[in-house]
Amino acid sequence: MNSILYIFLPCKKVYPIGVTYLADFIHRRKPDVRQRILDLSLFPDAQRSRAVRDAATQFKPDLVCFSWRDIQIFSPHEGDSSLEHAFNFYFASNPLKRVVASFAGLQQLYRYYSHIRATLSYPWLIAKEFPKAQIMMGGGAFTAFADQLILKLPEGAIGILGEGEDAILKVIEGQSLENERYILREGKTIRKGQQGAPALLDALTVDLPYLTSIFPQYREYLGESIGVQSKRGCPYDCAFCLYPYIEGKRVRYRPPPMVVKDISQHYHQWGARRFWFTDAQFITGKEAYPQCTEILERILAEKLEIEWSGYIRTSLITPELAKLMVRSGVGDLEVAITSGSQVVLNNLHMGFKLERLYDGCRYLAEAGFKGKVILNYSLNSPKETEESLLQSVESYKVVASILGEERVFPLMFFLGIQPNTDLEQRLLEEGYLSAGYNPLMLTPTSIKKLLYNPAPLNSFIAKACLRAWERKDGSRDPRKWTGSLSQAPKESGPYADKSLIRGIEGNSGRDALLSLEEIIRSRRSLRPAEDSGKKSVVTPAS
Ligand code: B12
Ligand code: SF4
Repeated sequence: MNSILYIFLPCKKVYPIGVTYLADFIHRRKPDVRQRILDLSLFPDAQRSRAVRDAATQFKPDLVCFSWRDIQIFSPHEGDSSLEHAFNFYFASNPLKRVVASFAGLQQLYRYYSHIRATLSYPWLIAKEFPKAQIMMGGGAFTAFADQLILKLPEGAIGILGEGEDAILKVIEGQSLENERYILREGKTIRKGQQGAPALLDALTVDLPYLTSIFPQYREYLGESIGVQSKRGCPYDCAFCLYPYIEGKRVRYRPPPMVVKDISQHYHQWGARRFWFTDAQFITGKEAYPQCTEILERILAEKLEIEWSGYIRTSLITPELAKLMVRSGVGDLEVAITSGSQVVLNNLHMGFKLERLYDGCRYLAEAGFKGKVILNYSLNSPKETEESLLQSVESYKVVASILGEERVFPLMFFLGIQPNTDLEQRLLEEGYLSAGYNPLMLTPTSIKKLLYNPAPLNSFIAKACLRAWERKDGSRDPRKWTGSLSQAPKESGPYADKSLIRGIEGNSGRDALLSLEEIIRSRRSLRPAEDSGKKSVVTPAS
């Protein structure tokens, strides 16, 4: 095979880092293979089929690699209006609100299904109009829902779970995929492979002039946040998380000089100033300290005046790392505290102590961190009680007292149940989910289950959230948010995802937590003897 067309399937605009790494990897090993990248997100819906057809006609690829990044449309967080509609539909006391929410919900379901249908039509277009081309598919969304999606792809399409470098190389060399995580449909039979040794990342670095030549749409990303991967794999076991399933549990590091070379090329050649470490986890443990430290030191030594962010375990930040982070340009951060109760955290196997998380925030504050922090809470996780909910409210107050209330934005991020996670397994065993359920099939009942917020705490948690979301003029913060959710101002105002950013602009998460506190306290005051003897474990922090 001599030519590869990569098609990044449409999603909300985000730098298509995965396909850029794949194309770069193939180019280093097979410089004679012609390659082209097409980003479908940059076309309006109505022009996408034509863009696929035109690219395939002009480029005549032997192999077409589809990359499917996101499917999730019903996000379990408060910035997404679908959560508000769902809560209104299930919990609002005003019947009119329920009716309005049901219409909005139907519209969203319609959009969800038409988006999936449209996305699947592109591989079918290739299969019908360019039958000689081999089709491959991979990416985060494909990995998450491979068992369901493979049934919807043309027969013969090769699906790959997780990283795709070695698998694509093998396909163009005509080698067997037996040691890769492939998935294939032959009639009604599904065949799967297991990855042997995962690839080491010691030679991975991007040749930017080459990339620029095969990705003419790169101009659309000038001024945007550019993804850089510094490691693959996460050793933790957080019950709801899919990342170790996608990337593996073994952490593989890229050498810091190569990581910083990526950054500096984008900095000097494309003028990029904002970067996102796309690692499942930037600080994966103490073993990662040398690599993280060297990356940040090199950013400083090369005088790269950037702003960067990524998923960071605040509990692992040391005073030295905090100083380096701040000096090298760390921007706004999203911290998944999840709960203020150590019991809930332990039950989810989160592997960190709240005290260490607070320490990390303290070190950042001492180092002069001036960014904002979104504090993600997954209320009503398993083992949640009224007491642990109050502890979550207190944990917000602790973090706000350390970093300053004006910097800390709690966000309600309910647990979303994803296939191939420990949480899904537990809920199947408990009978909360039924065996063989289809995670892509959304109905009012399944949405209610998958946005995990079970009885008995569900109704007053929802009430607290709805009360906060309805107050449209919370404590607005006019400053620009620069973390994961931001994009260049010309695009859509300061924020990439207008709906998502609502939680920060209105600071409605804070209102939701405080409303929750109020509701629980008033429930308790109405409940006479049973609780009065119990000792409160809540310590007022602010
Ligand atoms: C970093 C990250 C983000 C960052 C991105 C920052 C940036 N500037 O790039 C932020 C925080 C912004 C983000 C946001 C979201 N994300 Co995100 N994100 C990730 C994460 C952790 C890494 C993705 C990444 O860039 N990896 C590094 C690159 C190199 O890998 P890659 O793109 O996956 O490509 C590799 C393989 O997939 C494969 N591959 C890719 N394409 C192809 C094609 C073929 C043919 C083959 C063979 C292989 C192949 O090979 C590549 C190289 O090895 C993944 C989880 C994970 N651990 O993978 C979730 C993930 C991709 N995100 C996900 C989602 C849902 C989202 C959101 C929609 C969430 C939300 N509701 O708001 C948003 C919106 C994204 C957008 N379009 O704007 C889901 C997607 C699955 C799903 N349920 O649909 C994932 C898998 C997390 C999850 N929930 O499990 N995300
Ligand atoms: S939540 Fe973060 S730390 Fe936990 S398993 Fe997922 S990536 Fe790793």
